Amino acid sequence: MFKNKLCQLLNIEYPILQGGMAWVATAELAAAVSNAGGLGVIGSGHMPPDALRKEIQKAKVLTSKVFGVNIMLMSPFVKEVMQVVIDERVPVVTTGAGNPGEYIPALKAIGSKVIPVVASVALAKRLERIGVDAIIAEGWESGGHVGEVSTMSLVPLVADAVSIPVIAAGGIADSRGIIAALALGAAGVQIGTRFVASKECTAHDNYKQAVIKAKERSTVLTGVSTGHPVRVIANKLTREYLEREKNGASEAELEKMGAGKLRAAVIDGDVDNGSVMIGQIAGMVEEVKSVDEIIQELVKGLPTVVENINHIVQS
Ligand code: TUI
Repeated sequence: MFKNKLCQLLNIEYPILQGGMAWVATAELAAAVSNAGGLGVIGSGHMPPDALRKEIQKAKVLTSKVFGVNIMLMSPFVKEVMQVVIDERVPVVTTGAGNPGEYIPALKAIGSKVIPVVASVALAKRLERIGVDAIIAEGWESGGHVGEVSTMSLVPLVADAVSIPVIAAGGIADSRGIIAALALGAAGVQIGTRFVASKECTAHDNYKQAVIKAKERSTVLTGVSTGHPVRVIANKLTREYLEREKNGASEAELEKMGAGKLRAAVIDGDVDNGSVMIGQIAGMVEEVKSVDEIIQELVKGLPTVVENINHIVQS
């Protein structure tokens, strides 16, 4: 059904990428997504280089399909983890939370496809000129570190500004979201939150249940004052954080408050005092399912969405 330019570029069956979520997107989740026909992505977050190497090697055992690694550019280990993906010849590298410009020549030299996440048209244009293969345009509906523009506005603007494939991210969790993204000019989608609530996701069950319980207004943005807005579920931690932020706490103080909190939520299951990074579309997620079920549901639902639109457009 698909096999569009993005599928051909990445050698995947469906143009569905899995978000490279720190702590959440392990080799197990990434391999499951790749085995189900999408592109699984290991989220390296702040992982030290040796840990990432082990995760990549585990993914190579769990799948023979193409998979990727997401490099978080704010990581203190960014140079070392870039070297690991080069040594391991990871076929697809996505980047987040910054401008990956300086690393692009080395990645291109080993034949990796480079797909940065952007939150603005300006960065998308700049990166296209440097030679990236595709762009992920991520709206602020997403979980974790976000920009300031919604998916609905960002995707068509980026699609008009570049000629490489654009992948829409932020607020997509069902077939309607995929068709909407394609209508906005995207060639594919990146999905994070929906895959958190999957059987193969290794996150603590409390984290998955937090996704299931969440409604559309359950998340808040922290860190707006520091210039690094992060979308998380509102809880005890965010109430304290936002209170201190309102009272003019320094960036250093706020950063200290957030340190280790994503791990506490994802690994230890402390969803009250930890940082539960998920997107607004969590409101739509009602059940933990296997990755294969999720992807099949997404793909099989597409023709009905198109039919429904046709009824409206052609009547
Ligand atoms: O990176 C993400 N999402 C993330 S990273 C992350 S780990 C983290 N942990 C604690 C605090 C903060 C982060 C959790 N979620 N998404 C991709 C993304 N990239 N969203 C926004 C951006 C972005 C923002 C600004 C990319 C580039 C940019 O500007 C760079 C420039 O030079 O213009």
